[in-house]
Order: sequence, then structure tokens, then C-alpha cells
Amino acid sequence: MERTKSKAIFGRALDVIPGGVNSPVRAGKAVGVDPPFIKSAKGCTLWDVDGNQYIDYVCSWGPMILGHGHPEVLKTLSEAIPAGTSFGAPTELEVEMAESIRQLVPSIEMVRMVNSGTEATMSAIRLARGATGREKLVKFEGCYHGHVDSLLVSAGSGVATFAIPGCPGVPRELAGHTLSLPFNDAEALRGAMEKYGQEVAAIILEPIPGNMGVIVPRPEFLKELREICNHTGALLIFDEVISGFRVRPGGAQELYGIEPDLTCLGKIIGGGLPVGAYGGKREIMENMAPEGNIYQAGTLSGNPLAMAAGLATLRILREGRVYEELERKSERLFSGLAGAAESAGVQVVINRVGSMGTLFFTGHPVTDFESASASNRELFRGFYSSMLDSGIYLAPSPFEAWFVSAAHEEEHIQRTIECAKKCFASLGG
Ligand code: KE4
Repeated sequence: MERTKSKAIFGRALDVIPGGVNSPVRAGKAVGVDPPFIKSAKGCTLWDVDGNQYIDYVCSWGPMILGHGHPEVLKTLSEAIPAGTSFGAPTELEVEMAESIRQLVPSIEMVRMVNSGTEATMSAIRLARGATGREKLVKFEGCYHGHVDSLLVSAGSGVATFAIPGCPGVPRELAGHTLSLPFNDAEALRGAMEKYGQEVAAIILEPIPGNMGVIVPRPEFLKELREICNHTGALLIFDEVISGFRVRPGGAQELYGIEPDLTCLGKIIGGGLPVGAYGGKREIMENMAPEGNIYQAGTLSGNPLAMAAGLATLRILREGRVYEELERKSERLFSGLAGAAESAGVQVVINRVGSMGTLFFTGHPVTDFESASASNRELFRGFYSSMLDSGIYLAPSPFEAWFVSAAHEEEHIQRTIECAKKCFASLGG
């Protein structure tokens, strides 16, 4: 597959944008493949600047659950644009969005719109620290919550030692307030919280991690989190930027029946436009300015176009049988991939929750960051390149999720399985 125009544009991009991209993962360094530059998209299909066509399983990293260019979303946007693109003033659309979120996610009694998932988690941890008067945080290795200083950390040397900066620029003093524990490990969690629980403002996690590849949470782990937060007074923050409205209308908290104190949202609620949100119990949220004295603000927060596209998306998700269809299509895809790998004698483990899933090149269960990291990255690189050249567009990293949209039909799924079959044959050979 020729990508000469993409290469030329990438050359220009490298001269004016760090790494040639506006978000690092897009550069394809983890797979050693220069990125195709995308020109347009419709349904589950992308076209790059060279005219190559791809079946899209990135879906803009989750937002495009209905597929690209859904007619009702486009219609709503085309009606909103002439009214104005941004006012910096309250609009009824923001209230409708807040009411919709509250209706779909009952643990959220009040919600504040922001412009990215990072802003949502950054605001939620500031709120948790301000509301509890505590400074420590607990996160889990392999969970990603955006580029928030306090959460861009690596686990300390021992399980219950405080974290170190995950990259230059994160002050050691800040990282030192965060504990990074193994995901799905209730014993490590209990040990750390017995020691530090009274100092912990919040425990934050992706309830269904997508950023170390998809990991299925152990129900007893989620239950333990809720109980430990009840016992210690730490707030439980579910980062549902990916899982929110992805696995159920009410996200992972609906699926697993665990109620967090605060929830972070993003992606799907913007219908493809920049968005984030954080919300939770009224008595916690009322700490936020101007009601309370914890500050957070944003020029484009609640932007009318993002609200319009997000509301149209949520309306469609609430109607009909979208989630049943997503489940059927996702099961068809991932069982087909598993069968193709098995026939070729290639060892893979597939973790899937609803329409988010990951194929790991390993023969062992993948339940946390350590076991995810042990998967074969070389095989993934070969798989990625072969699938891309066959017209299947996957996330350029072994530690991301495949996303199935309502626009993926049987023909797309069948073609994906066929391409994977060919690739496994060459990898397995
Ligand atoms: P943004 O600031 O990128 O809107 O959201 C940060 C974020 C927060 N929480 C979770 C669970 C997330 O997955 C993300 C962002 N996800 C990544 C990919 N998994 C976005 C892609 C990118 O970084 O380019």
C-alpha cells in the first residue's frame, strides 16, 4: 500500500510539530510505521491522503461509537453552527447535557463540563483533595488518566512506596504524593490503604482499563475499592473517559453495579468534538467555584457545538438496540480473530468488555500491567503493519483498545477476520 503523500506531509509536520503529531501515540513509534494522514471518514471507513481506504477500529480513540459522520449528528451540528460557535456564556444546551448525564449515570447528581479527559481527571483530583483536606492519591500501574502531573507517575520501587515522576517536568514532590499499585490486586490495595488510608484523598482508576490494552476488572477488586473508600474516607473516582457510554449507557458503574463518588467522562459525550466532564455527589460538587472555593474554569467549557454533537450522540445511544448490536458485532469480531489465530497456531489472549477489546500476543492471562507488558511486541508490530497494509486501521500500540462502532457491519468484520487470518498465517508460519 503506497502512502507517498502521507510521507511528504509527515516530513513537513516533523519540521513544525514535535514528532510531527499533536498527540504522541499517533506518530506510530511503538510500531515503527509512519502514520497515514487521514483526509476523510464515513461510517467505519477512513480514507488517507493517498486515497487508501481503511476499516477503522480506533474510532478517534473511542468517541465515534456511532461511526463517523452519523447523519443525525451532522444534521444537529449543521443546525447549531449558524447560531454561533462559542459564546463564553451559559446556554440551554449545557443544561440539557448535564441533565442527560445525570439521567444516564445516577451517581452523578451534579456535573461540570470541561474540554478534555485530562481536564476532567485533573479537576476531579483537585476537588477530591480540596473536599477531603488530604493530599495523597492512589492510582494503578498501566491506567492512564491524561497528562495530569500528579498522575504521570511510575510506581515506586516497592508496592507501597510512593511514585516517582513518570517523565521530566513532573515535580518529585508532587509525584511523591501518589501511590501506584498493581491493578486487580486487592491485597496490595488493602496493604497500602491500611498504611496510608487516612491520608488518601482519592483512589482513581479506569474501571475497565483501556490504556494497557483492555483489562477485565475482577469484581472482588472493584467491590474492595468501594469498601476501602467507605472505611477510610478516601473518594472513589472512576475515570470513565473511555468506558462511559461505551460499555453501557451508564458505563462501567452500571455494568458492575459499583457507585463511585466522582466520575470523569469525555470522548463519546462530545460526539467527536473536544469535551470532558466530571461529576458526582452534590455535596462534593458544590465545593467547586463559584458555589464553593475550589477553582476550575475553561473558556470553551460547555461549547455549544460539542454539546450539540454530544447530545445527538447520547439521544441515539438511548434509543433502539445500539448496545445489543455492538455486543453482537464485537463478539463476532473477537471470536473470529481468536479462531483465526488458533487455526494458525499463534498464541493470543483477547480481553473484551462490550465493544472495546484488545488482542495480546501471549499465551498467558492478561490481568494487569505486568502481564500486559509481557506480551510479544514484535509480533504486534508485524501484525499492525500487515493489517494496515491490508486496509485495517488499528491503534499503533499494543497497549490500546480496538473500538467497534455501530457502523461496523458484517462485511467489515468478515474482511477484518480474513486479513487477520492471512497475517497470522505469515506470523505463525
Ligand atoms: P484526553 O485529555 O486525551 O481527552 O483524555 C485523557 C484520558 C483520560 N482518561 C482515559 C481513560 C483516557 O483513555 C484518556 C485518553 N486516551 C488516549 C488513548 N487511550 C487518547 C489518545 C491520545 O492520547 O492521543
